[in-house]
Amino acid sequence: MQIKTFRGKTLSEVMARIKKEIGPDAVILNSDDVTDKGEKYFEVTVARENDIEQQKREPNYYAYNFEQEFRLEWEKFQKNIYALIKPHLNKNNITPRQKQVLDYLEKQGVSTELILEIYARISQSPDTPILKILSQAIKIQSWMEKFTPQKIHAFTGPSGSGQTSTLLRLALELKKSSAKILILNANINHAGGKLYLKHFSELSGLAYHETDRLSRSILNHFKEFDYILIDLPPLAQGKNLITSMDELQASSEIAIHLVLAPAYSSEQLNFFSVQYSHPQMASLIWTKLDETCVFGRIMNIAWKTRLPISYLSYGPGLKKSSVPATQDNVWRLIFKKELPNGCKIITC
Ligand SMILES: Nc1nc2c(ncn2[C@@H]2O[C@H](COP(=O)(O)OP(=O)(O)OP(=O)(O)O)[C@@H](O)[C@H]2O)c(=O)[nH]1
Ligand SMILES: [Mg+2]
Repeated sequence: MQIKTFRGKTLSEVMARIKKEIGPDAVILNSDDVTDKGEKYFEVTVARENDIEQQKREPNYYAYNFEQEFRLEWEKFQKNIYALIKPHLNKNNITPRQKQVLDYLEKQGVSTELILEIYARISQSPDTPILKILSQAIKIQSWMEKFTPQKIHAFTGPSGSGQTSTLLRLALELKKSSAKILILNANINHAGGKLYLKHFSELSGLAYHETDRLSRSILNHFKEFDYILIDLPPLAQGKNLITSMDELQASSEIAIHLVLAPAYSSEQLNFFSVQYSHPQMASLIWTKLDETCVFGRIMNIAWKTRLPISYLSYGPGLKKSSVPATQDNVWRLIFKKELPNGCKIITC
């Protein structure tokens, strides 16, 4: 692969040389300002697009590392671009208050990509209230309002993220309206979880059944129920949700909800957002809000997946520790560090 670094006094001068020498196929890998013998320069490293395409066509041992490195470099490049335009934000259709909000979100771990999108939205309509702008970028839809018309729901997520607890919390919530609920356990190899789910269902007067298939014909056996809530098995090593749902012969009537905790690192959350992507994915449920103190990642994943945030939990119990997501409780969490029960998070 051909990689070349260009150096010049101004960014536009460097870009003009890149355009002339490499042409439209140039892909920027990195940009930085450097000081050499007391002089400041812009340095931009580029690769030729054709070379990258060639590399993609010939997968090799280094392909993964290359993609990983490329993504990191791309993120670094975006950060540099943001650092360059940041001092000018005030002048460009953006009030000091709006700039303060962007600075705050940056400190909360909101990704540069998302900050740039919010900035672009503010610049396009500077008089729109900031929360309205944020709500256009991040979807929030209360589980109880948006998903109750749908009968069959499945819960998935990395091990220990709280999927079984979420399913039970929602079952208890739905039961308040006298709905007939079936807890369908598809996680039948998890002995401890199986007992917990079975006993809890019996104690709470919820119907319980176990299955290793989720086909339409299996689900049709449970026509008399108003809701079927499914506890999905964990993903086997090297599997993604699409292959796992295929193995379960899962019906297309199932709405899937991804359960995640913001305490996972950005890297892990990005990985999960790919591993768990599925055409039937309907919403994001955020758990263990009480176990972290920065929430920018909640916004990053909601924006990246374009999925609505539907439900929140903030304590280990099944009662009084979860609520449907609303504009009010999500933005209070992010801007005031306030849990949905009104408790303030101890800031870190
Ligand atoms: N602090 C806190 N703990 C929680 C929350 N939600 C769930 N938990 C706890 O997290 C642990 C794991 O929850 P589960 O619901 O069993 O998680 P899971 O994803 O079903 O786990 P596996 O089935 O083992 O993969 C339990 O001890 C729960 O009580 C929460 O919002 N806050
Ligand atoms: Mg479980």
